Amino acid sequence: MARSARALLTTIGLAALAFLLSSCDVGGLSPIFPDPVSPNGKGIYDTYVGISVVAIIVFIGVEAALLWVVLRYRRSRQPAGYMPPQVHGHTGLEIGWTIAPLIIVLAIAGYSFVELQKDFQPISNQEMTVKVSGHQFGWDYDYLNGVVVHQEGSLAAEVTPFVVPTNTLVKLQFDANDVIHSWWVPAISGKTDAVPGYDNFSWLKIDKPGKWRGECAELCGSGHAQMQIIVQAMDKSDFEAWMAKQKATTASSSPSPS
Ligand SMILES: [Cu+2]
Repeated sequence: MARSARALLTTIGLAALAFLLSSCDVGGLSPIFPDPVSPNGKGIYDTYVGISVVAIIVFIGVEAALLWVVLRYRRSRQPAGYMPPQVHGHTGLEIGWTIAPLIIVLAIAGYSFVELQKDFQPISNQEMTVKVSGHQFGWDYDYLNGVVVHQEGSLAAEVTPFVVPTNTLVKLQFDANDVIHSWWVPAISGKTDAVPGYDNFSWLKIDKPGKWRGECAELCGSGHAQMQIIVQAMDKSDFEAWMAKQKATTASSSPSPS
């Protein structure tokens, strides 16, 4: 009894904490889902909502049945010495309550597998490709035209954004040159591991200008917290101007004799 009361208190406490965290912006990532701005982020969001609906229905069903049994068959309403019907070992029931959850869990597994696969396809119809490379501690974004954006920093204000044009299908190719990192911007895509010596893929297609925040999602060393990510989407013309400026800066700063 004491244990179940404690479990209940812990649950209420966690729920209250989650609510508090969700209602105040502490400068970190939101503990609840942000508005997705890329189709793969939308796919993950929809998967989460879809599974939650089933889970909530199951939860309400189980709790309602439990409450009904507890109230309807409580001891004070039964004659003295009452023994409820014994169903232990009932073959039909045993098969039923094994098969039903199995079907639900397999359906959820199949549904999420199909959805999540879409996020990590090495697509071939991209309009541009960016090589995203993780290192201790930061990210490099190679636009494959000589321009590379270096991204480091632990506060959003000091992080150089990874800039992409809006409404453009961008293929992201990941790798790392020391340990495994994981690129994660919740509004845009799922976590994608950046693995040394192995190419991983994702993509994005952002439908409006703006800035979105993410971070490295794989504990990668003492500077893990400095691997903050800012993705900035600009209208195509703004992006072209930004890119021209980057090219000019790159051209003027290299080659530099030492
Ligand atoms: Cu990292």
